[in-house]
Amino acid sequence: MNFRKLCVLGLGYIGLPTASTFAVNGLKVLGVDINPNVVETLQKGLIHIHEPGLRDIVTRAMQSGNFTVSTKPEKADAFLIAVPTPFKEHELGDYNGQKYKLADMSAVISATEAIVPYLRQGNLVILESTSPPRTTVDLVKPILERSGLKAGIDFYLCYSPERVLPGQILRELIENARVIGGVTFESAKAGRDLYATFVKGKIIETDATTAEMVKIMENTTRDVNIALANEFSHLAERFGVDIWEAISLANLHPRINILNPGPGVGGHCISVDPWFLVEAAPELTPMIYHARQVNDSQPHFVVEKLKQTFAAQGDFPADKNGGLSILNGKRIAALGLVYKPDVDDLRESPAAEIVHLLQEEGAQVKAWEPFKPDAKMNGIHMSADLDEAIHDADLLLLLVRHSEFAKLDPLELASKTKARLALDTVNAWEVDEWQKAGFRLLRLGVNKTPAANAA
Ligand code: SAJ
Repeated sequence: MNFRKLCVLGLGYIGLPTASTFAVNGLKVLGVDINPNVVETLQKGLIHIHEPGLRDIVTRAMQSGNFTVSTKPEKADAFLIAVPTPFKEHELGDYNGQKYKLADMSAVISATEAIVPYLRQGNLVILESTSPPRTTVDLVKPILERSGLKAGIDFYLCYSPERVLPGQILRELIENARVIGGVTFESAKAGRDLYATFVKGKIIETDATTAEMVKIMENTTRDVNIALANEFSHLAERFGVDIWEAISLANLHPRINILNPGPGVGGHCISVDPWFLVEAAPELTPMIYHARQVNDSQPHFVVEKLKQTFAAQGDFPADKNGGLSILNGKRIAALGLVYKPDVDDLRESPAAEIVHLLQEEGAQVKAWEPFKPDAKMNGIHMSADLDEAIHDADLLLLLVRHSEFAKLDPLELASKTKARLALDTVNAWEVDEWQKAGFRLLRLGVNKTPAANAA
């Protein structure tokens, strides 16, 4: 099939790179976003997202005349939905007392409804948003059929998951294998023809529900594996082991690849998608449910570790501190607030949750996030620079392994902060170097003293 005009609904982390990549590869693309600020920003030649190379490709797409943006769709040959599927903020599901999060599909519903008046015979509609199994056939199809046209007969309908890694979106969009699930064989074939415009990875056709499952299984596998690494870090602290050393040794086994423990799992994908399976079948997902619990409780583990750190210094715990937490009044510099290294995305960030938990205990936290220096975070003091965050701190708390944090020179820092205590939750800093600079450096997942090392 030959597609000349594409309408992309949702100009976020996936929609904008996808729309501009289609446009620089010769399609006429209308990018649609319901947020007028996004549309205005793009019309001014600016972008609202930090992603390496994105600004350049958006500029090229716009200058070619192939890429325009609007708040409303238009008639097109194909429609691509790339809107968020977060979970509901104020509502939980309940299975025998186990609470689980519920998918908020309202953006998918309204984007699908917005297409209906423009849908014509022979069109292709693709859903890319990560969605619970059967969304394409049970939710999207009936809405589109309000047009009077039948999916798989009058128009083609597919689910094709995005699988790109933030930070490497533009390369992975082109190189990754692409799964296209059609409601009919012909639909999948039409989807293949569209993505073949730029995809260099394998394109594999299947049915829509399989494609939905593939996407959620990928992210769930990662979540469960990170939960295992986090649980190992708890055990390591109990048994006087350095988890980072233990993992690197275990990973020498040819069939073992343990992931990294850390302060928790964030972002809009891995911490969200497994819930779609729990919601769809709570009775079939005990392991997925518990992995989510482990990862969601990791920020509390970090806060507990901080309490133990101050207790080991001889500070008084709550029962000897007039009922106040041992963290009360402690000045903590939180380094990094986004959900993972070298990106600017604050969504579902465990680092931000840790800051909130510390503040609830009475700590005075100053945060520094080099990728979002101007971010306004509810109730969080954002420092103007690193120096301001660390200047009068009692403790430096490393929460994100940004490259620039990993490269920090402890000798130089020692002259800029009064802190002599640091906690590294992401294995970025070398104990010896920090010790030489006069710091006591603790690491998440490590409870191994130099003496135990020697033993
Ligand atoms: N994390 C750990 N330990 C690790 C790896 C990650 O604690 O060993 C944490 C990160 O710090 C972060 C979270 O997990 O908080 C998620 O980060 P990530 O890099 O694993 O994944 P995302 O959310 O940035 O992107 C994932 C990718 N999925 C997989 O790798 C299976 C990406 O390919 C998907 O396209 C994306 O989700 C998505 O949009 O679904």
